[in-house]
Amino acid sequence: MKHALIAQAEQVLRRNDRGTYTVPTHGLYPFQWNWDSVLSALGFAHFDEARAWTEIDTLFAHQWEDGMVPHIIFHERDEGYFPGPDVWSTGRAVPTSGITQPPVAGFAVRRMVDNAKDKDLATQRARALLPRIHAWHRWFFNSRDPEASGLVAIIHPWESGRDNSIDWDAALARVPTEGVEPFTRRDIQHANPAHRPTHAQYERYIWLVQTFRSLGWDNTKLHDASPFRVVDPGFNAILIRSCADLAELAEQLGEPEIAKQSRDFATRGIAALEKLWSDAHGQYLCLDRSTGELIDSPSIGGLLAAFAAVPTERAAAIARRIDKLGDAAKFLVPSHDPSAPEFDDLRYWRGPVWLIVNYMIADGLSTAGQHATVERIIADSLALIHESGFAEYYSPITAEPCGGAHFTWTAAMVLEFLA
Ligand code: 9YW
Repeated sequence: MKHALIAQAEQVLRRNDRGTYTVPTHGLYPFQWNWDSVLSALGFAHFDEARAWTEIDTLFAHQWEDGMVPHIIFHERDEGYFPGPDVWSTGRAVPTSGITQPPVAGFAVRRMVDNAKDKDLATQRARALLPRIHAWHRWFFNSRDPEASGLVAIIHPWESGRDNSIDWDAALARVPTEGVEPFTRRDIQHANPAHRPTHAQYERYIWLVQTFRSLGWDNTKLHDASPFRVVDPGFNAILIRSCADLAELAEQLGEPEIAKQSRDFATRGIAALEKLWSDAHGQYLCLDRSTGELIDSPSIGGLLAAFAAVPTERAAAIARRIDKLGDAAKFLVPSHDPSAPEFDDLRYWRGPVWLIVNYMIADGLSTAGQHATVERIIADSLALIHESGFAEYYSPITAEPCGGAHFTWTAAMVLEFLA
C-alpha cells in the first residue's frame, strides 16, 4: 500500500517536471510558482536529490536585484493562464510576476541538508543559496515592514498563497475597481467556477496589479501605495521559521553574520506575533495594517502560526482548537472554521483542506510535542489521498477532490508524510 502510494506520488512529480522546474499541474497552472516549487523540491529529494536542488536553483535564478523572489516565473508562453506576462509587464528578460509568495525556502533548504544522502552536493548547493535566501528575507523586512514592527505585510491576496481567504474580504472590499481593463479569466475554463474566487475578487486582484505596474514595480513605493496591507500570522510564521532555519544553516556553513541577522529577525518576529493572539478564538488572527485592527476571521492562517517556534502554551491552544475543528470536519484541517457563516467546503481557501498547510502545521505541532493532533492531521491527509487522489484541495466534509488533478505539491507532501 505504502509503496504503491510512493510510486504514484513520484509519478505525479515526474509528470509535472519540465526539466529544471515543475508546474503545479498541467493546464490550470502552466508556469513555475514560488512556494509550490520549493515545497515540491522536498518531494523530489526523496528520489532524486540533484533534481530537488535544481528546482530551487531555477527559482532563485529569477530573484530580483532588490532581493524579491517573484511568485510566478513565466518560462514559456502559454495562453492558458490569466493574468499572463503582458498584464504584469515587469520588464524582465524571462517574464515574472511582480509580487512574492510565502518564503518557505529557508525551511526547505535546511531540511534538505539535514536529510541529504549526498552531503557534498547539499553543502555546495546550500552554500550558494544561503546569501540569496537571506537577501529575500532582508527584502521582506525592508520593503514590507517599513515601521520595523517585526512582522511583514502582504500587499496582494495572491502573495499569501491563500488567494480568496475570508481573512481578506473586508480589506479587499476597500480596493477600488475603477479603471480595471477588461479581462477574460482562464482558471474557470479549467476548474469549476463555483470552487474558485469570484469575478468581484478578480477585479480587485487586477486593480492592485495595474496599480503596482503603474508604479514601475518599485518596491520602495508599493507597500505604502497599496490599499491592501495585511499582516498574516501564517505568512509571518513561515518567514520566521525560515529565518530561524537559515540561522542554523548559516552557523553550520560558517557564515556568522547571516546567522546573527537571521536569528534577530526570528526572535523579533516571534515576540511581535504575540500581538496577533486572540484568547477569544484560541488562535492568532490577521491584522489589517490600514486600520490597525485585528481581523475577526477564524481561518487557518492563525493555526499555521504553529509552524514557527511560538510559546508552548500557544501551540497547545492551537492543537486544542484543531481538535475541536475535527468535531465538525471529517478531515483536518479545514482552511476556515466550519461553524462560521462564510465557510464554504468547496471554494478554494474558504474551507477546503490543503495538504501543504497540513504538513506545515503538523511539523510545527510535532516540535511542540502535540503528537495526538499531529497523528490525526497526517492520518486525515492520507485518507484524503486514498479516497480522492492527488488533488489540488479537498472538501473537509466529504473528501470531494477539487481544483486541478495530479497536483505536484500534494504529491510532494505525501512523500514527506510517508518518509
Ligand atoms: C491562482 C499554484 C498556486 C498556489 C497558490 C494558490 C493558487 C494561483 O495556485 O494560486 O491563479 O489562483 O492559491 O497558493 O501557489 O498552485
